[in-house]
Amino acid sequence: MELTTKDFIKDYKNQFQSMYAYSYEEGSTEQLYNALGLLVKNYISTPWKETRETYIKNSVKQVFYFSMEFLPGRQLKSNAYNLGLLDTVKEGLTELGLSFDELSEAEVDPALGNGGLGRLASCFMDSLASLSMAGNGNGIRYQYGLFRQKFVDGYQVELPENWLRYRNVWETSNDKSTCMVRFGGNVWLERNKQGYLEAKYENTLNVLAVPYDTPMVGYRNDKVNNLRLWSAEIPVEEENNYHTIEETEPIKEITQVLYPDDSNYEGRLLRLKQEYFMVSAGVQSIIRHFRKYNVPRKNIPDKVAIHINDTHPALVVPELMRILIDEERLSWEQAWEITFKTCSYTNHTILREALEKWPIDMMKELLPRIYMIIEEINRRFVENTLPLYGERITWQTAILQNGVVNMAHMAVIGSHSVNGVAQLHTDILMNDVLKDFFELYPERFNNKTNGITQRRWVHLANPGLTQLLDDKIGEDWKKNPSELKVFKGQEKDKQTLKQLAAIKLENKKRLADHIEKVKGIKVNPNAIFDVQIKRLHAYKRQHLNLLHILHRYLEIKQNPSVDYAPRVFIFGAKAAPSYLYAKQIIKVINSLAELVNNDPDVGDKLKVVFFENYGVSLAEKIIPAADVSEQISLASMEASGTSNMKLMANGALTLATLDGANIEIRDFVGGDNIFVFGLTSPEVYELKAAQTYNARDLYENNSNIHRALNALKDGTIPNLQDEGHAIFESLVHFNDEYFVLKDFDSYVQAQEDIDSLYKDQNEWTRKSLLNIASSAPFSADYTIKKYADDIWKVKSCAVEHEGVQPLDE
Ligand code: 8GP
Repeated sequence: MELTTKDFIKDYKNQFQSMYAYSYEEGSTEQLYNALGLLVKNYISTPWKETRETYIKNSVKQVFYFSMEFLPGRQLKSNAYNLGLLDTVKEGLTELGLSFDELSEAEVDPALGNGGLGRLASCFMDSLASLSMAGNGNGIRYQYGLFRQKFVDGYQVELPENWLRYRNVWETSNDKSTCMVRFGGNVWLERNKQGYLEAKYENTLNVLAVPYDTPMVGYRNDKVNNLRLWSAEIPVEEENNYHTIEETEPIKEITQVLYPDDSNYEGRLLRLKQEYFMVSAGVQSIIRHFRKYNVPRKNIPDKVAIHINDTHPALVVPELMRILIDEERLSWEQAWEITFKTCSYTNHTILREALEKWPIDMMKELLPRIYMIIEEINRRFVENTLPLYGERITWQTAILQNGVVNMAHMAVIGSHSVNGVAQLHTDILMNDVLKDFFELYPERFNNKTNGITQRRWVHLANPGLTQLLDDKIGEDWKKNPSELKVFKGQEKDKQTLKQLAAIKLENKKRLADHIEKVKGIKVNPNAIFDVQIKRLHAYKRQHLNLLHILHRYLEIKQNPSVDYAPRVFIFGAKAAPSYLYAKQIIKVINSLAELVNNDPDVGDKLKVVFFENYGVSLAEKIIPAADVSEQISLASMEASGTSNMKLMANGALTLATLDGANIEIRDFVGGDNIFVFGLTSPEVYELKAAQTYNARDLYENNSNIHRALNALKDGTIPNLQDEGHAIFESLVHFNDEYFVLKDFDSYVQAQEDIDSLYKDQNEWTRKSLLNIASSAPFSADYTIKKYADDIWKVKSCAVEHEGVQPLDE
């Protein structure tokens, strides 16, 4: 949009004064940020309104992306940038004596997700809007979100993340679109006078779902979509039934935290409540919205696509059935046809424990009407499948099995499309995890390799690189990422390589300053910055990284002149609160860091930095400064990975197993420009099947492994209780579930290859350039185009403008 600096300054002064009744010169940083955020939101409000109206007027088909997690990151900079206002805003603030960067740091980063799945949802929101596609998010407005991580004596401590303490300027509470969600009670069917079977309810817990809408701003296209997050409140007409704060707790707790402690029954029940709450409110509001389209109900799938992001929102299937049958009065067959054509499902993990299963008793008690519908879906499924496919497949694929409701099965049965998130992952779904379903419904399965938005992860996070690309290949790559490949033409240009290396060094200096500020550790910006940033999980093998660092440390101690390039190992990761092993790994890495960072024999050769509270904003600081991207999961376990894509796009060289999207990264960048090590997925399957793996043998016969593992438990690493022992035990006594020891040697070798290559700065930078130039296929814009064409059947649409001026708030 068009805005002069002069107009911005005037708007900003007015905005501040109208909010606080004094001049901006007296404002605190939070106040100055709030005023700026609200002003930018005012600028957004017109295209937001126009976009919504255009969709309705033209009956545009809309996607609703249901996800328990969204990780939008800070929004001020990204919104101003996508609107085309960032430079004007920065200039205006400078004229007012304010710093944009300082104000934007005051924005709290909403931790409404845990990892890749949540951030993917937010990258998709950005791409949908930027591609002018009608795509909305549907999720939960957690009051505290995921915990804030702190390290106390090296241990992870979880604190509540009170992200809403100072207002959230981006959201608008939308009181006219509330919905009622019912839990528990008695439900029965009664035939009414018109002959319909009507669902009757008594003694239900009624919860008001209040939507909070946040604009999702497209890149320079006047297009603004909606992210709708629901909050649980007491229905106004029932307020008098609640007499104490305690009595309101069962309602308020529904949207209090992401991932309640699921190590006990109460926690699991709460999680199921959250899932149904989000699903029911979302589906109700979609059906209500759809009525505005004024087309027959059987055409719902032509106008609405509902996407089930992992199994958590799989209750969409029975909830949509409930609404169509109980409220819209359709027959079962009509309702099923609509539901099936409307829903699609993405699987994000093959970990069996993450494929949700709910006890039937819990489901029946909490959601009696929904359970009736699930039973009927299951009954019909069994009835149809049994004669055609026989008993084994039918029982293996049923929704109700051994006292549980299998949510992945419900999602597959109720969806017309099932996709994995990288080719290998999709293959594993088809050949292993969902093999029987692939036999039943081969046509439903498809792959959609993940992607990331370059706007946040390159344009905004790495302005130096962005400027270089603009200078060397023009600006087209920003709208059309495939243009990035033109950059390959510069791989031999000494000048370009020098500039690229200088930009990386600048980014590293900035990160080094940040490390010193928050961790008190001085690191050498000329060292290799080696980065592993992702959820802490045994399959991702942060402990393989740990063992290698320990190995390096022991080598240095033994031979202080060993030829290692100086290296800074950087970690960012949260462990799930009840995941003891992951927490033990954190503690050991922190203690090892303590040892290594303070040992004068080590000097610059080795430093270890574990950042606290890893999240989107921290990732934006780390990624542009990375030289090495650690993607070291056991092959077959990582569905895709997305930090691999962000790091590649910023010129880091990938050190990887052939897992998830690493394989596609290798294919695009070429085997010479990536460091590959370890077992392949077929080898992992073979080794598991053969049952011949003996980790103890490796411990006993491989001297490097022996030495490193002993150091975990012989007091070499200070301040450990039993954490080192626990890791030792898991690897040696419990036979190393994720083949860490098996891959150790080839990992160490790959790390040494990295050292050698880094000595040739020109060659290193050339490979870095090739990585950047090959990163286009991992743009979320392309991923979304494929979802849109193959699954959702939605198209880009132009927005009609009324020429209305921005509203004042
Ligand atoms: C992640 C996968 O682990 C990662 O490979 C993939 O890139 C990403 O999803 C996006 O597809 N899965 C999760 O984040 C996940 O399963 N989270 C569970 C805690 C819900």
